Amino acid sequence: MSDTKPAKRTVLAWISADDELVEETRELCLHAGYRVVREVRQKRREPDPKFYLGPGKIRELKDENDAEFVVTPTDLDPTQIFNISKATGLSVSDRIRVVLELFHSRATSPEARLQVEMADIRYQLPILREYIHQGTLSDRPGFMAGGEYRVDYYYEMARKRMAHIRELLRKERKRRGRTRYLRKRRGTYLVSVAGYTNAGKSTLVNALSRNTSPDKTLETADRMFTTIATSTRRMRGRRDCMITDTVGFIRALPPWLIEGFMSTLEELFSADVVLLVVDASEGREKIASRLGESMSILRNGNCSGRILLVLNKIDLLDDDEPLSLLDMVQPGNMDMMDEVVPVSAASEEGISELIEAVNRVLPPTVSVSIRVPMTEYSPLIASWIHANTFDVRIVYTTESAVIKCRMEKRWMGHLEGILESVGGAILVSDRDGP
Ligand SMILES: Nc1nc2c(ncn2[C@@H]2O[C@H](COP(=O)(O)OP(=O)(O)OP(=O)(O)O)[C@@H](O)[C@H]2O)c(=O)[nH]1
Ligand SMILES: [Mg+2]
Repeated sequence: MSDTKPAKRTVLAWISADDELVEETRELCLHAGYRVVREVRQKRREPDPKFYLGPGKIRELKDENDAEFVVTPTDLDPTQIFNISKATGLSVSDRIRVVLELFHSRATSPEARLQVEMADIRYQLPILREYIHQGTLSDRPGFMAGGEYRVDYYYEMARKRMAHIRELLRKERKRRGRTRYLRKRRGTYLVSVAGYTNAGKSTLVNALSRNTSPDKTLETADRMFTTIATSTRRMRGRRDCMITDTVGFIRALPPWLIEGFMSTLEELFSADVVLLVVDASEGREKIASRLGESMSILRNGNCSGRILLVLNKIDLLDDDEPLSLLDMVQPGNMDMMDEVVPVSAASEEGISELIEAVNRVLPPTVSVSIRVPMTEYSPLIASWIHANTFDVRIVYTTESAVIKCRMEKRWMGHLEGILESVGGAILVSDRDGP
């Protein structure tokens, strides 16, 4: 969308308390098709409850002839959106609106489209409610203009549509959950790639994928939110792993928006290993804040996997910089992280070290061959084996079954105990883990 449509002429307006978010919002505007023709900053600690900006700045915006939009770097409440729009005659987009438009332009898979539509309706409904409340819907430029449908009818339709989408997304989550379960049963580990948008996650997935044919190559680009939907590939290395690319993070997304992308994020939170990618070329301050933000998303999602911090784009750094960055990673973040690996996903420097690091944090496995005598306990043992081991092959004789399987090494003692109690034995075991 942003790449083809004419840019929306925009005033970027904010209060000094929101300074930190401005740079990111400028970038979002650029990618979402807003051309910032003027910037207005007001010194204020607190936003005005009615207009966000103070009355003087609102008057300035009213006299602005060169723009049709005003964008703010923080979320506005529906009353503020209504009031600013009414007072200035400009269309109002807060940061979340810009993010949603960007998502909309990038969503290509059916699931991603549904997720974006859901988030969009959730964003629009409270604003619509405000317009109904004010009874002046037709005053809002560009929004529901024309009044083709009665507003309360639209409101009801939107709620029904939301319920329908929620149901479709629930089914998709269930399907994903089932796929994950089957993968686990096969003994395949899931590695997920997380991090800020544009950190190089898709480039990293391409570098770590076994199949490098062009049709399997993920799209990468120097822009925000190139990836909206997840994609899974088989990963290089000795272990049986799948690797999943995910939607990028961005600062301070409201929980309802994240919730819409839950089935995507579940791939992340339930992964055995999370590769948390940061763009190491962005400077220490940005790295620290993005790292903190990413870790809190992982923590809030009860991420259960091991976490490897991947310092990407080291080809853009001076020789000694990667080492000094390693010192910087904060102890508060490190307690959840297993290792830090500097790489260049583009040149593939450090990629084999990263594969080794993944091998190290995955649980070690062993291949075993066991004999189980045929007794009344055999079915119980067989069901334990099916639940806790992979690649199971069973050969029956009249008195016993010989079972070959692969399992996590931590189960060995337990299995030995079970077999001992029924007169069985482990015949061969070969450690095949890292
Ligand atoms: N110099 C350099 N550029 C890289 C490296 N890795 C990725 N890039 C570039 O960084 C940009 C973003 O890469 P992507 O892989 O699309 O990033 P992403 O994290 O998947 O981004 P989103 O999907 O938008 O969240 C692209 O222009 C890549 O070519 C690297 O190691 N070195
Ligand atoms: Mg991507």
